[in-house]
Amino acid sequence: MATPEKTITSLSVTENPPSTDLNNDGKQTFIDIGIFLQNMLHNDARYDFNQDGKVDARDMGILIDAGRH
Ligand SMILES: [Ca+2]
Ligand SMILES: [Ca+2]
Repeated sequence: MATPEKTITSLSVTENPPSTDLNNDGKQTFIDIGIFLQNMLHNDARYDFNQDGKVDARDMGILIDAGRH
């Protein structure tokens, strides 16, 4: 188990998907869905939960799924 001598100068930035908790209250509710609906036409990356470059019904599905826990 040889560890390669490699100096890591910069850590690659992990692109975390945006949080589905849009109003930051710790849960996914119809309030978050409402916020999403108000903003989905703007195609804002903040609401692009699956990071496919557009904000659409699939992202809303992710938000609804997140609220089912
Ligand atoms: Ca919320
Ligand atoms: Ca998307």
